[in-house]
Parts: sequence; C-alpha cells; structure tokens
Amino acid sequence: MLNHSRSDLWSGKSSRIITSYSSPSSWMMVIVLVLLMIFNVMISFTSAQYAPNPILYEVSTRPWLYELSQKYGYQIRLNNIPMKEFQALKNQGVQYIWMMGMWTIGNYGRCRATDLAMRATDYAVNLPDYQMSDIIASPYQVLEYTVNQQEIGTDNDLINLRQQLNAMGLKLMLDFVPNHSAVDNPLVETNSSMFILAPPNLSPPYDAYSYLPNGVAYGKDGYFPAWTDTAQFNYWNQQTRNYQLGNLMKVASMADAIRCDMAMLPLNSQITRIWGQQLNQRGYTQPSTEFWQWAISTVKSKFPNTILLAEVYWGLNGELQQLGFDFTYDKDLYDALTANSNTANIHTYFLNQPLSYLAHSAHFVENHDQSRAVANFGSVDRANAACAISFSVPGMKFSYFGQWVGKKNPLVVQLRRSTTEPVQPDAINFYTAFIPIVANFTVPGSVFSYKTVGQSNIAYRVFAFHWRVPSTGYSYLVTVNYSANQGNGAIILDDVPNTNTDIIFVELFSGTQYSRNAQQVRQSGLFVVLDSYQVQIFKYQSTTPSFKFNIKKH
Ligand SMILES: *[C@@H]1O[C@H](CO)[C@@H](O)[C@H](O)[C@H]1NC(C)=O
Ligand SMILES: *[C@@H]1O[C@H](CO)[C@@H](O)[C@H](O)[C@H]1NC(C)=O
Ligand SMILES: *[C@@H]1O[C@H](CO)[C@@H](O)[C@H](O)[C@H]1NC(C)=O
Ligand SMILES: CC(=O)N[C@H]1CO[C@H](CO)[C@@H](O)[C@@H]1O
Repeated sequence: MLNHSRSDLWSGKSSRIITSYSSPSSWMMVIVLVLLMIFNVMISFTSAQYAPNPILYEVSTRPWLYELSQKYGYQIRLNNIPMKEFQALKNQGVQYIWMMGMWTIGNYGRCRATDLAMRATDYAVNLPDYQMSDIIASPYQVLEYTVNQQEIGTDNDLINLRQQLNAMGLKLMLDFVPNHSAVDNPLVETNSSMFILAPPNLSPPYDAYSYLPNGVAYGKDGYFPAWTDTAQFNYWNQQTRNYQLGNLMKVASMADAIRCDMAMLPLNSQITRIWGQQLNQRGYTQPSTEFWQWAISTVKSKFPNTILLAEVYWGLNGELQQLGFDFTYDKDLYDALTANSNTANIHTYFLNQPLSYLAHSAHFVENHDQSRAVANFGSVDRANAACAISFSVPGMKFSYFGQWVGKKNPLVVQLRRSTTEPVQPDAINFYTAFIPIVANFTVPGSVFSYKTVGQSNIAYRVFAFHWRVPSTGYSYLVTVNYSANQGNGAIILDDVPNTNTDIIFVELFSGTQYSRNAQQVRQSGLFVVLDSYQVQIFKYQSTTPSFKFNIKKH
C-alpha cells in the first residue's frame, strides 16, 4: 500500500500527487515514519503542470453536434457551437473535454457501415426507427488526422475552437488510433511494407478474411476475427514508427490531451504474440525499444503540458504507465463495481493497488465503448453509487455525455443518435451536486486517504474516502453504501481538532448539519447509517493531522 515506486517513472513533467495513507494497521505507518527518518527520504514531485485529478467529459463529436443542431434548430458544426454549452460543463467542474471522433474516416468504412446486410440487426435493435441518414460510420477507421470536413468543419475551425476553450479554462482531448489505418489509406498500395504482410510462402489470391488483395493484413487483436475495414501497421518497420509519430505530433499540436485507442496493441509483446512469426518470416525482428517510450517522450519534449490517456485492457496498464502514459483506463475497478455486490472484492482492489497506480488511472462507469451506466449497473441509484466510488479515488474522473442525465439507451458508434428516452431526475440531481464537490476536493494539494469503516458487522458494505484540502481548511468524507442492504459503521477521523468541543459536519447532498464531539470522532469515529446505494459526503473544518509525511516540492 505504501508504494510510491511508480512516481519516478512518471515521464516528463509529472503532476504533483500528494498522498497520505490511512492504513488499517497504524504500526505500518510507524514503521514507515521511522524509515523515513532513518533514510531521510524525501518524496519529491515535480511541479504541477495540470490538475492531478482531471475531470474529463467525453462527447461523441458528430452525434453531439447533431443533438445540439436539433436543440437549437440550425446546423451546428465546429465553428458555431454555442459556447454556453461548454460554459455549463466548465461550471460543473469539467476540466478536459474529449471530442471523440474528430478525424476524417475512409470511404470504405463508410460503405461498410451502410452495408445493411451486415449491420441492420444491430441498428434495428438499438435504434428501431433508424434512417440511412443516421448512419455516420465509426470514427475509428482514420484515413488522416484532419478534421472530418464534409461533416463538421476544417482544421482551422478546430484550432479556433481550441483557442476559445483554452481561453475559458477548458482543455481539449483528441483521438490517436495507433493500431491500424483505414484500408483506403493510399500507403496501403504505395508503401505496403509499412503494414503487416502475408507470409512469403503464401501467394495470391490471399485469404480474403485476413488479407487485402495485395497481401496487407487487416487489423486484428488476436482475440476477435480481423477487422476488414482496417489495415494493420507494422511497428517493427522504423518507417511506420516515424509515420505514426508524425501523426501523433500532429494531434499533439492541435490538442491539450490525447486519448490513444487500444494502446496496448503496439507493445512489442503484443506484436510478437499476434504477428511475431509472420514478421520474422519477412525478416523483421523485435526492436529493442517500445514505440510509446520514444513517441511519448518526443511529444512531451515539444508539448510538455500535453497529457496522454491510454485505452488499455488485459492487465497491461502498469506497463503503459511506465512507458509514459499519464493515465490508463481503469477497467478493473469498473468490472469489480459491475460484478455484484461482493464488496470484499472492491475493498481488496483498493487495498492492493499502489496509490500512485490509482492516481495514474482513469476511472469511469461509462464511456462510448461500454454500456450506459444505468443499463450496466441496473438502476440509477446503483450507477450513481458506483460513480461516487470511482470518482472518489485519486486519478482522472471520466464521464460520457448522457451519463449525467441517466441515459440507458446505447449510442451505437456507427450511428448519430440513440433512441429517445426521458431523463432521470435522480441522476441529474446526483451529478449536479456531486461533480462540483469532486472538483472541490481534488484541487492540487489535496491529500487522499482510503478509510476503513469499523464498529459494525455490516461495515464492509460501506466505503469511505477522505480528502483533506489544506488550501481551504476543509476535509471531505465520501461514504457510500454499495449494497442492496442498509449499512452502518464508524470512520475514525484524525484531522478533526484535538479538543473536547463539538464540530459541525455538513452533509452536502441534503445540507443537513450534524454536531459531533471532536474527541469522540477521533477515538470512536464518525458513525454513519446509509440506505441502499446511498452516497453521503460530509464536509468539516479540519486541522493538519500531527503525523504526516514530509513532502517537499522541488
Ligand atoms: C513511402 O515509401 C517511399 C519510398 O521508400 C518513401 O520515400 C516515403 O517516405 C514513404 N512514405 C511514408 C509516409 O513513410
Ligand atoms: C466549491 O468551492 C467553491 C470555492 O471555494 C465554493 O464557492 C463552492 O460552494 C464549493 N462547492 C461545493 C459543492 O462545495
Ligand atoms: C445499506 O443500505 C441498506 C438498505 O437500506 C441498509 O439495510 C444497510 O444497513 C446499509 N448499510 C450501511 C453500512 O449503512
Ligand atoms: C487490431 C485492431 O484492430 N485492434 C483494435 C484497433 O482499434 C479498433 C478501433 O477502436 C479496435 O476496436 C480494435 O480492437
């Protein structure tokens, strides 16, 4: 638990993450303090270049612009988005907006999306009244990193939009898709060696499920059949690496943050697993370096404030963090929260993850690759509680448009709209209150601890997360009953004043004030009772606990 080891692997300008630990066993704390004194260890962090716990909001760009066009009654493209839409997000606490799907896609992918022989069932199930005009094709068959001009605008519109966003204090995230290209990329014909090629012992005609007519392989991840609208890059060819770095630098020049699709696929280990034999037969050998290490350090040397987010699964998160990604998708927490109400698994997850790992993770209950949270978690209350847990730990807090109004119907990635449905007041009320609170307790300099809840045989159902905000003198205690049953328990707080007076705890959702004796809260804890999936956040005036790490800023 007391593991800061990854902080030194944080590449380039790292964020300043100050963490303190509420260990279930205080002897551990004592040992660490002694070690700190003996070795005079200073845990140092370079200065903050960006919020250490950024709040990210994803919109699917073309569907979002379509939704806004319906709302305002005229066609909205990048150059005429009403800025009050962004201002509303900013006021809620959003710091980064990910405009997913900005880039030009290939015609081949577009035709495939409209090939109803393949897709009609999917569309009919998810959008029964779909029209051909609703089919916009997946934005992930990128042809080139220029704005999808026929649909949404020009590169200049994007540059202007980013300037406007930055001026109002918002940052822009855009996509980079490393693993493959649209099949109609001209390089597939002119520079086929930049792609994986069929083994030399095969001759045309090639297996049409795996190869283009000229022998270039379709994209695949080794688990699913090949994606026949994509061509697989050959990262063991330096020419390909240079080309992809060029694309990444172009994205970096237009964005404040980059989300890298399926970022584990260019890892040498994955290429070896999926393509190794084929590449060896063509005379390629595994490079001694990883693409990402080189690419990310190059990006950061030119754009030091740019942050990179990796979409990653298969347990390769830690490896990508070490190669320089600022944040990696936290699918494990999502899965643990989804699975069932076996809260032991979730507690174990928090107790086993080094805080530095959590701090470099992007926590979510919904995004464009997953079901809507309300559908996945089964109810608005459970989805809200899951979000309260995942946004109360250090790291990026990542939401998807529609989540905050409790949408349940999926938005298919090839379509521009989902089935209309009523908004959910309980979701709106929760997020309207919750996100600004999160923004307040995760300001730079905040100190996080994961609290154990005791004094009750049903305390295991309750989660408690503590944030002390030295810059304001307040602390926040987030408590969540992640169970279909009522729960209760007590949380010992060592940052209330060491006096025998009463102090006030304000519960922020209800505004209810509780007066509790400070000594009692220090010794026996703050007793909480929560309904099923209820979230309560207590705010109180705190003092600096007498034992703390000596954290120096360089
Ligand atoms: C394609 O190959 C040609 C000939 O080798 C080379 O000059 C060119 O730079 C390559 N294109 C890219 C984008 O790397
Ligand atoms: C957040 O902090 C600001 C500035 O200190 C304050 O005005 C606002 O009331 C706080 N909001 C919440 C929800 O605590
Ligand atoms: C969680 O909610 C259920 C249902 O209301 C309740 O029975 C249980 O006591 C609550 N748990 C805690 C720890 O508050
Ligand atoms: C090999 C391959 O195609 N892998 C992934 C590349 O990116 C697409 C688009 O997001 C993924 O869906 C593929 O699984």
